[in-house]
Amino acid sequence: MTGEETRSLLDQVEARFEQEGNLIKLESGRVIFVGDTHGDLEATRAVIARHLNSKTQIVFLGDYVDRGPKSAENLNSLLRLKLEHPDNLFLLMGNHEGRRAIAFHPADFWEGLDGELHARYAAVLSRMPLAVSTPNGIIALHGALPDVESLEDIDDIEFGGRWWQQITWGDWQEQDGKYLGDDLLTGRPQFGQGWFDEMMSRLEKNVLIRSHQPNARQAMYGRRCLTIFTSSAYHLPRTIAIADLEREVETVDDLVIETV
Ligand SMILES: [Mn+2]
Repeated sequence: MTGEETRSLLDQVEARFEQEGNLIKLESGRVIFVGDTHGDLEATRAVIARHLNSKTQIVFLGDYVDRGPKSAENLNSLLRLKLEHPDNLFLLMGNHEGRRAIAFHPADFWEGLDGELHARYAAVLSRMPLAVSTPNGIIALHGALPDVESLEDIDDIEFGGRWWQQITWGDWQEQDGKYLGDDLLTGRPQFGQGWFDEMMSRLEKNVLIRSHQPNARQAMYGRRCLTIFTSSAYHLPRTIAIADLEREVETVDDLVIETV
């Protein structure tokens, strides 16, 4: 893509994200949840080829760039697909899209951009939505749950603020307790089962679907917290989760987990 084409794509997709708000409510049909792709264009293509159709909604859980070999291609192809299929494809924000709030390293995609494009990508990606809610018991987001009072508060979350940081940077630990402090090495906020149980009951949800934390067990907290990855950047099978919104989801066992 030329610089001109990239700027035009970013302008169009910025307008699209502005219309969506932070919280996407999906109402019916089938939903495919895709974990971090991190520059794995092949994983994105495989999911799209298999699942993009008028009856299905695909939710990507963030972290499109850095680590893998094809960051720009992966991100730009997802942004183009968003414009072509606005009601069937949703791109949530991960911490790697929150570059305007918190710089991090390594970040090969960001560090390879010139100043102007860096600023433009950072501004547009800062408008990505933060969470997906379904009527059958699912909330999906990149990392951990924010301590908002209700689901509707998610729409008021400010980019770069504490709630934003909980969603995009938060990790879960298999421990009792609520907020466990920030990790000393990475600075990521750490949360325990007490936090999970309290926030899920405030939000009136049964299952959280998220990504972000490669060392997390796939199903935690009574099989109500699912962590999936869809990138060859990790030595893990590339997994997606499929939900039928017509059926109540009580635990991870009510979802279909597939590899791509
Ligand atoms: Mn992440």
